[in-house]
Amino acid sequence: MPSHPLEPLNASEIQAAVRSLQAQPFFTPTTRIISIMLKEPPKALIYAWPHANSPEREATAVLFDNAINAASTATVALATGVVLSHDYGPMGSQPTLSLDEQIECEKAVLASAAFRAALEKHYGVTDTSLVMVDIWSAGNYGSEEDRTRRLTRPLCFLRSDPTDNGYARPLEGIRPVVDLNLMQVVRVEEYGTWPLPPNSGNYSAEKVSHHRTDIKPLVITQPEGPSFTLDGNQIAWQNWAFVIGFNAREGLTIHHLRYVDKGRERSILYRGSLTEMVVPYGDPRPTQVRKNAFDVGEYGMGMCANSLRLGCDCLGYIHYLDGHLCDSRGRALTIPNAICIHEEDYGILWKHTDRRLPDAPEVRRSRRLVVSSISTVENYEYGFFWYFYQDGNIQFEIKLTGILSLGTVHEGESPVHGTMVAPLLYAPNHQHFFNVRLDLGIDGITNTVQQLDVVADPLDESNTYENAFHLQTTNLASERQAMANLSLETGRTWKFINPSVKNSLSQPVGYKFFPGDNAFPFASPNAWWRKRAGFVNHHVWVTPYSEDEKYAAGDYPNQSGGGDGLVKWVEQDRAIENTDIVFWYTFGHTHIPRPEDCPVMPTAYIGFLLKPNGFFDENPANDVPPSKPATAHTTCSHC
Ligand SMILES: [Cu+2]
Repeated sequence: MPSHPLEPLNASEIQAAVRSLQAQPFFTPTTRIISIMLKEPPKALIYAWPHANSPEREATAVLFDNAINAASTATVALATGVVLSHDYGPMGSQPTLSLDEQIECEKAVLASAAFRAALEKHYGVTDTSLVMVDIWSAGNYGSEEDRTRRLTRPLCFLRSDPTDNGYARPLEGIRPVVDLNLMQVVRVEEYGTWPLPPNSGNYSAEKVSHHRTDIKPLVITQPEGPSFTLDGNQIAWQNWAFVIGFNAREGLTIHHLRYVDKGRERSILYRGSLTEMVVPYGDPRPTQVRKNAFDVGEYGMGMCANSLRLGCDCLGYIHYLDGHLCDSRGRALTIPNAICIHEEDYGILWKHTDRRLPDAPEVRRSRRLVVSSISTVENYEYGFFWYFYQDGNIQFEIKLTGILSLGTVHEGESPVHGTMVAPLLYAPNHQHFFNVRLDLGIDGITNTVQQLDVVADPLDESNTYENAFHLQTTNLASERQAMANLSLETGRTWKFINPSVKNSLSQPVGYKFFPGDNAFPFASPNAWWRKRAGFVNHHVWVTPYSEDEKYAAGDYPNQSGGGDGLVKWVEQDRAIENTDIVFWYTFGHTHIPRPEDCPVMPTAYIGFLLKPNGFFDENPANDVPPSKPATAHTTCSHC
């Protein structure tokens, strides 16, 4: 099979794009490459593939010139090396912070005389070798410098030895402000003197003095290998087929998801991606009040992706894919094992015991295909897990773990806006909001979203037992009509249908969207971070497909003045019925910390589920064969 046109750029394609860009007059010695990713071909070409020729491969790059404080985007034709376009973003646009800038920023702070003086004054420390400087985006609080400079406001910590948990000892009183264009500390803001928390908060295996001893080995064996096949980044598993994408900004992405139904390949999801997230903190203390992180647009989930380790991050028969990126100077940057692919047993798929039949019960084991990656954004970890099931279900789950962003209190102080987690150490209350973009393709391009509410019938003569309830279906016709929140009162869900394609019962084929845990933001709509994160204003948004609308907070959320992304696009109130549509889901996790979240937080989970709903004519997993009887160490005869 030819390489799929939506395969992410490989290392040599990225280097070819780098060479083309560096040869251009606009590419100066002070130009950084923020990201280079595949410019995806038009949908019509993908739906025609592989019967039509593969489209030309193109790359799109985000650049930033430190000398003129300007972001730009460029498109490169990879076969010819021709730069097809180069456009500057709106004045003051600040793209994602590059990894190089993170490293250079730390060095700049540690070398700053003003920072060293503050460190000595408040903490009596003159040796900076144990100081950690985390870059932290500066945001935008309406000042002139927020609009006109490329800024960060790092958080700093002091390790007690070179390998301990530095986050357990925040340097609360000192906040350097760094201009990344100058790569210099502009000033050091001092808010007072706090003690250093005494506990080391260690978690590494060699530093934990006693490990429990009652764990027997648990071994996952697949003696005949896995049931999936991979060709490049194209994967086929049972009836599923799709392409696994990866880029610096979004990290793991899912493309051209299809299900082979009785020999017929049927499209479901054209593109699935995490478009943005924001972690706002709810503490008004001067040292904490500016803390919020747009982890996708400010740091880049692909750029922060881990290199995964067999037996630790993933268990069983694993296939890994590398992530191909470049650093801000264009040097190749490969993240080995950035994406993990494996299968998991998932309990019972379906079961029935017919007591009148001798061979009862009929039971099938459920198995799911897992495609995942994990990103570390300084102190916190986010795992992104796509699951594909034998019954047509698709699930997306985010796993939150890592180390809380902590603060220091004075002796005897009890924080109102956070929880004490160790002596003198507290964790401020915060929320994590994610936005996922589902570019739908239910049996083709033209789809409609329905909002489904379950409502009780009126108490009239047709409802004498007062038990009746029914499903109220609203076809969403325009962007503004579609904006909605979850509703527990009506058990609200959403359904994606193709009105032109019917199942054997003459129902339009569809998939239903089931939200999981969610939250509303507690910050006022006027809070600075919320102006930049309009996507948290509603849980659900639906837009007509537009190639340029990919990121819920806009292309440049870093230091943005706000009002970009979904909130701007839906002002047009475009028609969304029976057309090419995109469903955007915002989901939030409210984190009131607890002592058990330290030193490293046990994983928390949040996500959503897509279930076929009239897409198939019956349970598509009816054909899953029974498992072979278990042979060893079990007392259960049917498991
Ligand atoms: Cu949290």
